[in-house]
Amino acid sequence: MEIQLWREILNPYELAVKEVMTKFNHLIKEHQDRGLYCPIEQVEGRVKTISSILDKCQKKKIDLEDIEEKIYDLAGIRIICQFVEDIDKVVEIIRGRKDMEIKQERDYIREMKSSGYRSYHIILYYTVDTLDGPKRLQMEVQIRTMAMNFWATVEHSLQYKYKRNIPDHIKERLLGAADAIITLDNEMSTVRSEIMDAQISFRIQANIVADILNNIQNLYRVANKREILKIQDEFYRIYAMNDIDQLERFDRQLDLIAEGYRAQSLPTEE
Ligand code: 0O2
Repeated sequence: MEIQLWREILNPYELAVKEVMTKFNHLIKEHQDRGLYCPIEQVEGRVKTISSILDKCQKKKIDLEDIEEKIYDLAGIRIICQFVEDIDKVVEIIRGRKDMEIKQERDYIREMKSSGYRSYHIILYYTVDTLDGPKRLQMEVQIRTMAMNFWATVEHSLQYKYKRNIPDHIKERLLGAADAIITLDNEMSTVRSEIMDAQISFRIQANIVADILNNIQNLYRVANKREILKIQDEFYRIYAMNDIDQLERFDRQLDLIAEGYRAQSLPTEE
């Protein structure tokens, strides 16, 4: 196939990867802005390389004209979670979306592959708008924990190194490591709520501080310098107390001060 034709085929998949990554990254931001724990830690995406497509065609005896129908992961998204429990939450989010239609789900977490590979796979239909109009394409979303991702990345490199013929003694090691990953994920689950609480309060504090700094910056334009310096000193004093309630109270007071200035600057009614 001509290189130009490959480009034409893969172009919409590139767009799909960019769009879907943006959407999941935006979900992370929405959670952060609302001070909520986000089940998604990180999003990665890629379009399958031509050489990897050719490999898969050879391995699975797929004709080149059938690649869009038979290779589901031309566009691939990987969602990395901190905890196993987060994976189900992400699956629920995807099931509830109107812009993604699930074609197939494969749970390699409850049913680990014989290699030791664990991950939750969703094949979905997604529509992109191109110059030629809307194009509905398939993409694969892999959802896994950070620990599962570590294992899969190392194993994938070894598969590449040994051209998919990993020696038995290394396969055994990998199976041992896969067991260790299960233990690690289970251990982490037992402290999940503690970690979630810590992360949420960190995020809430960051949002309050951002709000306070925004208010101070706005006051610079309208209040006198002495008052601003007083407010700043007060902010540093309260910040050093390391007490979210005090910070929140200070934030509300600042809101009132800022409101006051806004009211002063309103034109008087006739
Ligand atoms: P790459 O290089 O990551 O793109 P099947 O339907 O079972 O006949 P298929 O279509 O390959 O096989 O689907 P499957 O098994 O769900 O695998 C899809 C992708 O999951 C793979 O894509 C890998 O990314 C990942 N994967 C599956 N099994 C393993 C494994 O044992 N180890 C690792 N590291 N990853 C795995 P590709 O195209 O095979 O590879």
